Amino acid sequence: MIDPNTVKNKALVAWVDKWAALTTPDNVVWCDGSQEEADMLYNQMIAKGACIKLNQEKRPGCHLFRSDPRDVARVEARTFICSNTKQEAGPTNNWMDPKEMKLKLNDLFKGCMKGRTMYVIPFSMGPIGGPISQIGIEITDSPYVVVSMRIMARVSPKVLEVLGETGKFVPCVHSVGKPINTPEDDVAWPCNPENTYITHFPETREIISFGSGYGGNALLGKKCFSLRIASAMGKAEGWMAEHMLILGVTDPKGRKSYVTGAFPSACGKTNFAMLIAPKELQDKGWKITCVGDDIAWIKPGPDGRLYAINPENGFFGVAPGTSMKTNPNALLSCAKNTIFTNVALTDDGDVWWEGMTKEKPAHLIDWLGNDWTPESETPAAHPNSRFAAPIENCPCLDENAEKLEGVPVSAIVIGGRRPKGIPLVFESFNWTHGVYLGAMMGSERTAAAEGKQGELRSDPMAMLPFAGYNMADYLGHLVSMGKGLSQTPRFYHVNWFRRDENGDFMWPGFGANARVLAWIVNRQYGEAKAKETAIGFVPNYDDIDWDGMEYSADTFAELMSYDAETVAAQPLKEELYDQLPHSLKVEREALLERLS
Ligand code: TSX
Ligand code: MN
Repeated sequence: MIDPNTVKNKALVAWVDKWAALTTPDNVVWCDGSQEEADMLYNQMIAKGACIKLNQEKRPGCHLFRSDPRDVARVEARTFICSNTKQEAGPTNNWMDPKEMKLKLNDLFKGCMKGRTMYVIPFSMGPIGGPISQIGIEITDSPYVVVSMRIMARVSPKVLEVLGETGKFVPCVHSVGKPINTPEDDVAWPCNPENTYITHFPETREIISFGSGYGGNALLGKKCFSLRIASAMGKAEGWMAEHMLILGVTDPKGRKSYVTGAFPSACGKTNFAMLIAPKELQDKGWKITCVGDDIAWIKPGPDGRLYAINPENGFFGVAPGTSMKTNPNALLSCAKNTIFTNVALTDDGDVWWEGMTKEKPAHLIDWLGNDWTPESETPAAHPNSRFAAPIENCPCLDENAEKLEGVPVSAIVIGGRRPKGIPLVFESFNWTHGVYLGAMMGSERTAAAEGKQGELRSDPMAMLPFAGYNMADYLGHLVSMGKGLSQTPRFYHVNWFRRDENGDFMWPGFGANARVLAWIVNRQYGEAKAKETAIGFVPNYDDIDWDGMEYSADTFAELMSYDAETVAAQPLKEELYDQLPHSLKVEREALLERLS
């Protein structure tokens, strides 16, 4: 706990006082992010039945939470960008007039923390005091949010020191929206699904969230701040907030490169961020390390190159499908001090989820708290169940992950689930062409996503739900960021998910993707060859290191072929395409010309 009388920033104290007066909590606690504070909160939540302490021999420091079944995911339909005009929010965001939204929120927040404690969380996105880092303060009435934020962000009194008397912070207000009027209101997972609002005010750089306690709706440093508000800040200040992983690659000559990557959901982004190279490549000196699995803040450095930091301090990953086979580094990151939400509980106080082991346990308590056996017809873990794991647990954490100035970006990987017509990998001709490829990104819907399964869904730069302003202007900003750099990273469009005529995946994916990555990093030194095609530069069969892997030249030729119609398809919403910068429309015309 921090003594509020020691807080020097008058604007911060006034802001907290204002919200406390409106929301009328029983008390206000300033959090310091310490272990003692977390232990106290966990114990309080365990006593109330809001949290289960897991087997401390198997999972030291780990806890399990079960949410209200109505509060299990981000709610895009209730997410709003409240810019001054609808045009500034663009055709792909929900918009409401900021004054109108503030009036609505004022009503909703009136007395909403009655019977609860208001926690004030000072946090830094990015290393505390770093030149690319930003400070936020989250007010919340959820102790689950407090213990989660101390994993996902840097929560510390040092943040207030850096803030000083007059420093700027992004104010983030959160309430579960369920005042305790009667003892029955004091439930394990309070929420207010009928009145959920996740609101962003890009002009004033504020975030206000009401009614949900889950993930990105409530841990406001992540999607709300690091993507939606930060993207608007980056546009104004000449930097980029991207929905990208960051990984490091050491090559056999001992040179280090960093690659960022944007993928829509269900493409295995966390798996790629923590990739393990095949043994034959490792033996030659290839090594892959992780800087981040979800978000990159990217700024031009003094040498004119782009530098990236991971603003987060943990992994908030989808649990189902994570196993020692698919992603050992993620599973090992969950070995200690991790919060699990909506996964299943084993009889010995450990966690389990679909895809974790080949054999299903004979008995579990499912995410709803009910008995479960392999005969049960419902999944034991919710499909969107999560782990919040400290990044310091990651066995392949990059040595420069904490570097204040970030890591230099050599290449940008983009892609999606494309069952047909799109090759394994192709390289952009230049930066603008790369942004065009990013604009035309799309991914096949999987069973986990709502909507028609198999349908191709447009998701420019995987930013569709995360751009804090007009998506067309966002793409224009990306184009402009390529200007004046001393070295522009090339874009690589990849597709791990192509299927053959039988519907089987043509590429084994996972570790094999390191062979593609090796070609990508070798390209920057001119040490890997490529063939020019209408869609970009592609590797010849012999340009990939096949050591230890059987893959025929014929199958590779099929995997690398493209279908002109699929490539030419324009997946963007018409309204969005009309507003695109001229340079991207020129790219499109040039592509159609090359294809004809
Ligand atoms: O994460 C995945 N990656 C990236 C890994 C670094 N997944 C899982 C996606 C769900 C989140 C993949 N699934 C990948 C992939 O590269 N590729 C596939 C498709 C695939 C699935 C199973 C097989 C092969 C391909 N199995 C066998 O070939 C035996
Ligand atoms: Mn994400």
